[in-house]
Amino acid sequence: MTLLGSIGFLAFLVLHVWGAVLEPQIPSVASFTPSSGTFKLSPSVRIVVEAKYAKLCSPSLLEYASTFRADLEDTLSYAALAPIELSSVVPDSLSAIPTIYLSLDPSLEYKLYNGRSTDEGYNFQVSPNAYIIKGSAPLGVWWGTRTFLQQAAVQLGGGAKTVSFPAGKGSDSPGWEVRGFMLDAGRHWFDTSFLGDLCIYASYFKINEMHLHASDNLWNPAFLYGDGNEGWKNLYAAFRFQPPAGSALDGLVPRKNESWTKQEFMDMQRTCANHGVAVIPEVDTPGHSLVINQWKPELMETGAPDHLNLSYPDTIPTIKSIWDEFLPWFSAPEVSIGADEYDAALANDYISFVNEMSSYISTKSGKSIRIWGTNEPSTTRSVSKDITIQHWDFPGDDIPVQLMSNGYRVINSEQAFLYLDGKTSDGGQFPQELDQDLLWSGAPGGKGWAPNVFSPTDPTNNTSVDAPNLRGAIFALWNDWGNNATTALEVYYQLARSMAVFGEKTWAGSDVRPSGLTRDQFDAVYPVLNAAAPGQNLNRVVKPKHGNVVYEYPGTYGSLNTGIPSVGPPYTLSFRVKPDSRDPNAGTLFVGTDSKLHVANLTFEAAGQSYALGYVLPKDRYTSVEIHATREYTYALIDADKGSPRYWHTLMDIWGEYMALGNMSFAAPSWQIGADGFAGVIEDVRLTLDA
Ligand SMILES: *[C@@H]1O[C@H](CO)[C@@H](O)[C@H](O)[C@H]1NC(C)=O
Ligand SMILES: *[C@@H]1O[C@H](CO)[C@@H](O)[C@H](O)[C@H]1NC(C)=O
Ligand SMILES: *[C@@H]1O[C@H](CO)[C@@H](O)[C@H](O)[C@H]1NC(C)=O
Ligand SMILES: *[C@@H]1O[C@H](CO)[C@@H](O)[C@H](O)[C@H]1NC(C)=O
Ligand SMILES: *[C@@H]1O[C@H](CO)[C@@H](O)[C@H](O)[C@H]1NC(C)=O
Ligand SMILES: *[C@@H]1O[C@H](CO)[C@@H](O)[C@H](O)[C@H]1NC(C)=O
Ligand SMILES: *[C@H]1O[C@H](CO)[C@@H](O)[C@H](O)[C@H]1NC(C)=O
Repeated sequence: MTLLGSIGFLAFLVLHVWGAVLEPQIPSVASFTPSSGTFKLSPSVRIVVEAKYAKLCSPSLLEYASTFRADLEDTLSYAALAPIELSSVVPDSLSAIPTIYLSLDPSLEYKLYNGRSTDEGYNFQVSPNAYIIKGSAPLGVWWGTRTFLQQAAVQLGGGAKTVSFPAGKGSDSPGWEVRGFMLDAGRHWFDTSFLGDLCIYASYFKINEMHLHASDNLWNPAFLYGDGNEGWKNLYAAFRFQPPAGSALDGLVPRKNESWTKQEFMDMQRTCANHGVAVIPEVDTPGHSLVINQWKPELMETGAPDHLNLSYPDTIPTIKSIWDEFLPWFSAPEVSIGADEYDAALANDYISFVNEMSSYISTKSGKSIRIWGTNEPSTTRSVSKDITIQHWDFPGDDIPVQLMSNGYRVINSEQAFLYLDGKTSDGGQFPQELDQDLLWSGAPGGKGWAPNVFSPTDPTNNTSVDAPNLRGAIFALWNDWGNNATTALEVYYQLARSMAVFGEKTWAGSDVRPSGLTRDQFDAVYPVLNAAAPGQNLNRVVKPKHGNVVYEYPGTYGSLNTGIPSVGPPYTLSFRVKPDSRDPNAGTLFVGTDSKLHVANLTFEAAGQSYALGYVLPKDRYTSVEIHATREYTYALIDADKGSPRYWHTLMDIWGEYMALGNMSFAAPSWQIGADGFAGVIEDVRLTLDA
């Protein structure tokens, strides 16, 4: 070879190797073998679904393809892609137009780490002008489309003007069956549009379950167990599924404005399913049942208003009647009956109840049940092995390795790794988001957490990745301090990065596959993927008009619609305001779809909760106000204060033991300036995005 020839060859090698690498993404792709060439994406790209498989299953390949098409437009900022085509002509390198071909291959088989088969795997074959994704079922192909979108997003995030994929063959499938997050929607109200968005976001990271804890109460021992105390009657308790009008269950949901109608719930459940996420509903009994006892006090265990008396004749029929009403709402093959933290002294009652509900729900609906791990010692009875146990606590709960060797199927929700609490936790027990140190390297052996790891200190409590009875893991965000501790978006801020790291650890594990992500790779790519995640706008991103300016209204306004619904932090909203003397406390200064700012005491409102700043605007002169918000706090600079900030706070009642102050983060109420009968003048309104 000549010198020039070798340089050329080397250059070819470098290019080839460079072109062949898949970009790190979340979760990592199990395997990819490059060949030569690239698939170049262009706005003329076609999405083709193999005709004979297009409509099988629900969601079908065609339904997934149409969501993918919208997501691709979103990711690439392409105007409108061509309509999806049904065809049985497999594209190849010679295709004139770049084609993404989605199909099934019933001969494909994918195995979880424990050897059970899964329908969530997919193969992809990439050549110039043909990107073929095949799975054994539509769900696998769906995950293959997430991989495609992330590869595109990472290139665009790195500044690429066009997107191209290295040619080659890949195969990918999850290590574990259950990869979920749990949201405590019992102690905190969330509307279904937020929940649907969470599913969409989670789905980008191949999370396949949203476990909705849908009934619970605040826990305040003085109100619950105080001598002769009737405090329990008014302690916040909620059940979120709204019975139909005229139902015998009407009294179970006194606060209709904080419940989901059947239609709302079913629409959200469909949105989740269309993104590969199953909704696992939980109605928690026989503990955590204050909401049922507030409705029917005769069912209460004497001295424990949040516990059901399982020996009272009407108790189990009542619980069954609740499931009778709502089971038809649920599309997942499993539901959770909670069943945590009940009296150990009533172990036999507890075990009989759990087993009876398992057979009842199975007979009624064909669904199986899950319960939280609970220490209920009995010498005569045991929980049925049809029931999956979600471990969360040592030592109160049974020991997971023992449960598994006794034949129980187990989901790992161990709190040492997987618990979060909205805004804060008592004494800092839980972190704000899943602890990255622990998840990447804090487990025994320094390998990082995976669903087979149950203890950060004792390797005898973890098991191997291929343990046959280990189903996977669910991380949980609790809302122990109730509705006013957080806004829904603050809860999203705690969940967002947690979902991504959890996606990697439950799909790939820690150090199981050579392609698994390193922490550095994860840290580098997560911000790009967070910003690119399609189908929702939980970050409440808006395009600034120019520079960092969302809008500027230099004039004087009593009322004005801006056309911008809401803007996520960090931002600065500045304005001058003079309420007039007709009613200086009337009305709202700013309204947005996530928040409002009332004139009175400069009170922020979000989802029905109010947070007063406690500042009364003078009515005889203009006040200049600058509102600064980040994901951690919101404060105002008011001219009269000469530069000292005032923070919007919440006050959280921690187990009835002490009150804790917390900062509040609000999205900017950007939709309307001056509303709800505001009397006065607002001027020089300016909303800018902060770096
Ligand atoms: C539970 O109900 C039974 C039957 O009514 C009653 O005898 C018993 O005292 C109740 N137990 C408690 C702890 O409330
Ligand atoms: C680990 O398991 C043992 C029993 O095998 C148990 O006694 C211990 O409390 C467990 N705890 C933790 C945190 O690992
Ligand atoms: C403003 O707040 C104070 C206490 O902080 C309260 O007494 C007053 O009623 C509030 N005023 C309005 C109009 O909300
Ligand atoms: C529902 O109504 C109650 C009672 O009026 C109110 O306190 C609560 O803030 C409302 N919730 C929402 C989400 O608006
Ligand atoms: C929030 O709720 C708690 C009770 O859970 C209450 O004590 C507190 O005053 C409420 N309001 C604010 C603004 O924090
Ligand atoms: C609110 O945030 C500010 C700025 O980070 C901090 O100084 C303050 O301590 C926080 N307040 C509370 C109650 O957490
Ligand atoms: C967990 O324990 C198993 C069995 O003792 C061991 O093989 C594995 O390396 C441990 N893994 C971690 C991450 O600690």
